[in-house]
Amino acid sequence: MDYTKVWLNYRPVKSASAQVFSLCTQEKGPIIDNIFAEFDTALPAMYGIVPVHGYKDGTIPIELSLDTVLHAEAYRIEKNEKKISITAGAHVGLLYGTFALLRFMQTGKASADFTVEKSPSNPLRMANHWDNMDGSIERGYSGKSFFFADDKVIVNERTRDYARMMASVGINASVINNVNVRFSAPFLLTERYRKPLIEMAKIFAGYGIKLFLSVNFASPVRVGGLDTADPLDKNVQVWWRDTCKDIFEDIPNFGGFLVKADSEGEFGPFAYGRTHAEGANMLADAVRPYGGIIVWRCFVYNCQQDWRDNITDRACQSYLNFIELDGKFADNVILQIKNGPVDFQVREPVHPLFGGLKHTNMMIEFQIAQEYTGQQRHVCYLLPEFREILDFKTYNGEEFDTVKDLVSGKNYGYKNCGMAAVMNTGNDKNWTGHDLAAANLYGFGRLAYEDTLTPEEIAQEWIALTFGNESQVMENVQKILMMSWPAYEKYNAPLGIGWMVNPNVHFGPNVDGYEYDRWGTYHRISHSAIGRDRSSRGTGYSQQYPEPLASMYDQIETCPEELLLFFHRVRFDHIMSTGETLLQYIYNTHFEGVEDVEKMLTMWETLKDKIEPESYARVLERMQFQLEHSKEWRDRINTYLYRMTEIPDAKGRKIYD
Ligand code: GCW
Repeated sequence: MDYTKVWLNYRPVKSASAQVFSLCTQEKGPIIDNIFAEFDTALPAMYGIVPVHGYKDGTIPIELSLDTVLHAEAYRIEKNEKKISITAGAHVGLLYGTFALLRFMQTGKASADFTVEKSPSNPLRMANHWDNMDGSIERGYSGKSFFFADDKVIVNERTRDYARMMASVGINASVINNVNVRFSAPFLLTERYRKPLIEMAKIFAGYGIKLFLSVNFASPVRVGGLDTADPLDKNVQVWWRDTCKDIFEDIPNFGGFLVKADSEGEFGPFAYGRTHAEGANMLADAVRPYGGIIVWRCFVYNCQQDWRDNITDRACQSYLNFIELDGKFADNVILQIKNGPVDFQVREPVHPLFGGLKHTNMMIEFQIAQEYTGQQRHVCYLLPEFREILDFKTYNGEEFDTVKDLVSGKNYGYKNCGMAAVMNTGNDKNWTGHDLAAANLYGFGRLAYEDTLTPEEIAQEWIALTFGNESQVMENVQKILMMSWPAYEKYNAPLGIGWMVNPNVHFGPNVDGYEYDRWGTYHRISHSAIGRDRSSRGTGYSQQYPEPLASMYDQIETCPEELLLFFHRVRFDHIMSTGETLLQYIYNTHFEGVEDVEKMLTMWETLKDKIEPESYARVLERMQFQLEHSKEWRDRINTYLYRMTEIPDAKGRKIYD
């Protein structure tokens, strides 16, 4: 096995006296076997002694038992000098309790007596993989797929380690294929791939994970040989029902489908003049008998825009496509909404559908594949961003209306909702390309299970588990992680304007990369101003929010400064809250961003003898690249603006002309 164990790389617990544990339970089954296997791996590595199976005098029993009062995925750990007990609502809760206990032990938090009880914040905690069947990964920055190669499904030892890794942070659903369902991927639904999918799902089941597939809405035509995929056509409905019957009967832990429809060339109900509610509900009927779920994406917009058209606004479109359908979706449909209205830029406002939909199951879609945030070659720890978004008050109701309240279904009685993230894994040795990018994967899962955790708490856990809890390692890596998103934002496209990347690859600075293109993402820089007016005087996007947000975003004076250029067209001589002109503010932040990366690199270099050499070197190389690349960002953006305005930097720093 030529890959790392990431945060499950158990190591000796310092100062722990040798302890013999015994594993005791009446329970049986595949999840219990995996729990035993985990203890058998972890305890000898941490305490130097193999645990005993069954009660034995002179040992410390770890007792696993069920208490059906608890939620299936909840657990309680009680530890005193004589024993440790883990209680849960079902086997999967015992598994989560096991990983939690091992985490406490590894991070040195299990020496005293304690009791903890946790229950998941979000019902669905989902991984969205954009893996293609030829082995490539759309927006994949960590090598090739470990699910597919050469149009085949791969099931091997890594599948198990994948499932284990996901379960260790509480992820309970995995969509293994890309939402763009092309080439042979539509056939994942059919007999052709059934055998390996059954095998894979069986492994997943042992770790409490449901298997989901992305499906092509045109499947009845592409796969079923029908002449239509119209959701209101009887034959189409029967085809989906039969298909679902087979797949759910073969795969007991099959979860349902993720659907990208009428988006970026993917087929959808619009082709037949049907609504997205009609499309989604037809699929929902087909999966309902088996408790299945349809996750329907709201990333629907016109990607054929003319740059000369200054009225059409991509940011407005997702909301407009779905708001009228509020209340029309079946209860086993979840709308999956990207965190922002455009596309995972380093800074976007929270998607207005969260404040708008009142009778619809919602799920948030984050992206930990860092498509626009350095593609896992830059460090960009995204948990501070996720924290801000989840805590954002949407004004959907009077209270309990932060994004996290809405997607967790708390106080709304929704049971189908949760959090998803586009994944950052591949078959690279370290799973995530950049070793530090694993913090985003770890963090996403932890946050989805426990949505009140802070980015700092999550970082501390992850660092201690990954690199050990030596104080300088803890301190420096924590600082690097916490500085990284703000630093990236500073040297990137400024103040929410986004893009400025090379077309298609989305990597590297290119101020005009999308300026005259059809994708609806324009900065409209002139010699005197920058930005797109999305206020009520412009495209009207600000008015998609409830009050008081609509008014706040509508005025330059009250718009949060970090989003200034998302919402407004602003003159370069506009005075910012810091007292600088907008132009000078942009110059400054671009210089600062690079300085931050220099500091991050120095902090990493001081850890040379404290981090496992291969991992140290991998990160070092990427951080050196990041430094050079951040300079490229700084210089391209500053030079572009200097050429346009001919106003030099007030501090006389080098801007190229
Ligand atoms: O912006 C885009 C990405 C596409 C992706 C799409 C989506 C899977 O660049 O690669 O397609 O978002 O979210 O559907």
